[in-house]
Amino acid sequence: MLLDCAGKPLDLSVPHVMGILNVTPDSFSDGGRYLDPAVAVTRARQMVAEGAAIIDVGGESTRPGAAAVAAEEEIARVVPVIQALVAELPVPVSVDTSKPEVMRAAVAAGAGLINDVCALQQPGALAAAAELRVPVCLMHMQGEPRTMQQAPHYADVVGEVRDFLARRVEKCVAAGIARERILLDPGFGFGKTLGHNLSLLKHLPMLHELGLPLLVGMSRKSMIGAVLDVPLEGRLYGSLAVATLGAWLGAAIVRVHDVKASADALKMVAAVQAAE
Ligand code: YH5
Repeated sequence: MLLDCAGKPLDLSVPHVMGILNVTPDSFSDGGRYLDPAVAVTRARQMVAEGAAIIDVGGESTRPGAAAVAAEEEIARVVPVIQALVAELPVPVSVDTSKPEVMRAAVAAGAGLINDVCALQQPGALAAAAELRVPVCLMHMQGEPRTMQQAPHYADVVGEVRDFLARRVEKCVAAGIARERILLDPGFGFGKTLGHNLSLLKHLPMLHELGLPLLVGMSRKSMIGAVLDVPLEGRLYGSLAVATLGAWLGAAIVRVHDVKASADALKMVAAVQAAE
């Protein structure tokens, strides 16, 4: 189970950490810290040393109410960072974007995976991803970032997320994206209540039945804040618990802020999974 990320292989037979690298002035939990490419590269180098198997570079905040970013601005933020990381890191770099122009610029700069919270539904995104021939992560979201947390509603959250992802996979395959290059993500926190997020985690094996590798991102999110009643800075232990559960229940990649702690937790999961 090797995923070819633009020449850099990612072994999906054991759970791996994806390190989050925000290059935005307004992101949730580390906003603005890595806008300088040199600072971003230093942080990415540290995440790889701590065990990250892939670095996810994002130039647009999906925070509810965050200002939309023009493609040119997003490209100006992510491309210099991606270029520098691809040149010097042994691990693949992914780009967290929904815009086809950004996907093209990022892959031209060496990005090896497209991580799209809109599941390639933006105009031109499906065609761009098919042409670029790098793996894609399709994420479920109900609504749009600005309003998605206002009144999330499902009759059957797990079934609806599974059916949405299955439909997007077929769209991708029809557009020329090989099934072998697709990863799936239930989209924790994207148009979901606490109850929806907890159900999706508990029933992750039902998404695993789609037969494609799963990526999960719960690090520091409000589902942890809500259960533990802690602010962003107090969410490490809760994040480790859900990262561990996610990997145990089948996630191949866990997207996190706290790389060293998460990588240790996932190594323990892998050891248990490999036992007789
Ligand atoms: C994801 O789940 N999430 S950006 C709110 C927080 C902390 C973190 C309130 N991109 C995902 O990380 N890509 C984002 O505290 C993602 N899966 C994938 N594939 C939101 C985020 C965050 C939001």
